[in-house]
Amino acid sequence: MNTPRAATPSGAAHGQHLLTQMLRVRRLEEKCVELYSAAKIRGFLHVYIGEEAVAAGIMATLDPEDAVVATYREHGHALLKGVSAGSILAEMYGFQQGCCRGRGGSMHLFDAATRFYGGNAIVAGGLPLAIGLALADKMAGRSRVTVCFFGEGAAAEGEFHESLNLAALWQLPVLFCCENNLYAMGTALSRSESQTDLAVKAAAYEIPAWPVDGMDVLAVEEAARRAVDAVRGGGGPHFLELRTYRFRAHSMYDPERYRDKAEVARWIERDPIDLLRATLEGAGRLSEAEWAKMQRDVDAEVSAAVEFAEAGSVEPVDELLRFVYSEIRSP
Ligand SMILES: Cc1ncc(C[n+]2csc(CCOP(=O)(O)OP(=O)(O)O)c2C)c(N)n1
Ligand SMILES: [Mg+2]
Repeated sequence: MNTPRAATPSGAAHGQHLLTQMLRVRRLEEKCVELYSAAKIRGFLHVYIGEEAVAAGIMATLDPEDAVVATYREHGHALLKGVSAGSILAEMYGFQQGCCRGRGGSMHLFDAATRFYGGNAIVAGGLPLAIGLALADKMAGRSRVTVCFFGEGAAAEGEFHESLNLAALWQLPVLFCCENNLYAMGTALSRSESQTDLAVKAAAYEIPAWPVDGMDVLAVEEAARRAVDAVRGGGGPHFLELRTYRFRAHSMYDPERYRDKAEVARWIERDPIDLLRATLEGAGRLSEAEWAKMQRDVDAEVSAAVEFAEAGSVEPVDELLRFVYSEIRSP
């Protein structure tokens, strides 16, 4: 990597901002689990608990005009891209006040206004969308970046390879962010891939790639800033392998028989929220009162979102055919 290192903002306010962002995702996800158990949310639900440093560190480096594409484990990405917690929860309730009028649900959050393009339930399905968005920006001469999040399970899919190849061939402004949490449902990476070093796969397509400690939000942000600046500066696609771990099961249906409790416990010792909190406290950048207020504010945001979703309603039946075809008519 020859890209110059861009300075990562430092100081108490920035550190507290990152901590707040991770806490917002954590508390929203915990609430989702609770609401799922109460049958308020139905269908599939995949939570991001444990992986928050990845989305928080990367989003901190983006401009509002940049695009984000994610997977079905995307509630946190949507929230941090600017979709409100209320419209996310209402969407999961299946209500018309949700960001997709309740038609998408947990796995299909989507919001063009904040340039959040899913919510994609098909493994690796987001990668071709991301390079399409990036291709459009390149053709229109816009200085925007598209960030594509996906799990390491995507590396086994053809779309992963097709997308990396075209992104490199056409030098598209896209940042591939592989959230390597070691498992694709119950399958460990080493049981499905001959080459488990994902940065090596990207390098095979001539894409600059490097691994990052995905539990350390400051490391994620620094790496992301370097990569995003390079992409925005015309350096073509870049690839980050974020080494992370999900603390909970794959989805609410997963009995989790494929991994050792001791392994889970070892990763939880490096909880990204605890790590940053300890760093900030150790540096005198977070007082007890500030931490207490941060928690109160986040809890209030989540409570307001639940209230908003609870007050929602299902779309009237006679509206269900709307948006099947475009409503834009030629004059
Ligand atoms: C093309 C395709 N095959 C299979 C599935 C079923 N499936 C859903 S999630 C998943 C595992 C994906 O794991 P990974 O990409 O590592 O993401 P993670 O869930 O770990 O975030 C699979 C196989 C799917 N959704 N799409
Ligand atoms: Mg995975």
